[in-house]
Amino acid sequence: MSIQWYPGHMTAAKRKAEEAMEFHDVIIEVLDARIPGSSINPMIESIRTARQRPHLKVLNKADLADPKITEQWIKYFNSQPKTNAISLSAKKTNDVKEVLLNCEKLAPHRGTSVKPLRMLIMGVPNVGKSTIINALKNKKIAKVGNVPAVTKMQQRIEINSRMILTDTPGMMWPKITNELDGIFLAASHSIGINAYDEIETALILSDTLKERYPESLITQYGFRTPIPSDEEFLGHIAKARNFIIKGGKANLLKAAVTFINDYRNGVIGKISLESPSSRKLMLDNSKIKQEI
Ligand SMILES: Nc1nc2c(ncn2[C@@H]2O[C@H](COP(=O)(O)OP(=O)(O)OP(=O)(O)O)[C@@H](O)[C@H]2O)c(=O)[nH]1
Ligand SMILES: [Mg+2]
Repeated sequence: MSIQWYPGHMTAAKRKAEEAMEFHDVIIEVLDARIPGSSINPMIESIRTARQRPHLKVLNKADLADPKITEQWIKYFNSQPKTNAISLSAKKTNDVKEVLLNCEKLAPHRGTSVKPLRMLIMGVPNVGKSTIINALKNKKIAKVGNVPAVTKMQQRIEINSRMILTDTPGMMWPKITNELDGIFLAASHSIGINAYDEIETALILSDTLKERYPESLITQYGFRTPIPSDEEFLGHIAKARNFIIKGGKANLLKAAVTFINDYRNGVIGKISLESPSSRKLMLDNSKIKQEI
């Protein structure tokens, strides 16, 4: 399954983001801490690099990710040239202050009332960009929602007299080349419901969790070892939850949706779908180079 999800407003959003970069000093690139590699938008990376703006990678939703793997990602990103990364949960107001402290360091020539520090927040849909802004302001100033593509336009917010932050609509890129990236983004809710197949997404998600977190699957769903694969995996969840359709058959779609939602809501545990080393392996094995 190759996922192509590029709602109409995103073309305009891309052009506006390119224009906005000229008037901003630091780019805050928000990633999903459960999929820090898959949630890097190569299009954002390329326009940011073209404008030569310093940037801070924020691995948000760290409360849902595996803390050990998040630590590996932070180490990995911080060892890369011109890359700074922190992890946080936008649900914790205290965590979010780190964003400002780091951005100040990246643009030490700004941050006065005459020359305020101008930050542009970017990332794929639904990673928590607007939630970070609300946490920084300590009030609901930007619209948030638990579906992708909530923010439709840029919104300029004065954090204080020395700092300005611009929220942007979540952006995808026109074609996700690596299949696993598409699945991880869909599972983590960065892709619209009409653009992916729930059963296929759930099955690939189940393969990843079987490999990385078998114990969590056993605890949550009462699997016996070996944990079954494919339709048997979903069939077990359907049976356990009594998801039955006419004729007594298991409702695999309902089981798939439930399983994906359990992952999204952290019900299965603190889960990271990829680590720096698993991602390297995935990319080494993939012959296709990501188009942007
Ligand atoms: N568990 C958890 N949920 C979060 C966190 N940050 C944001 N969320 C939730 O994620 C969902 C998306 O948040 P938004 O702030 O609307 O995301 P966004 O990146 O602005 O999304 P778009 O505007 O659609 O691109 C909301 O349901 C938030 O409550 C976090 O750190 N942890
Ligand atoms: Mg938003």
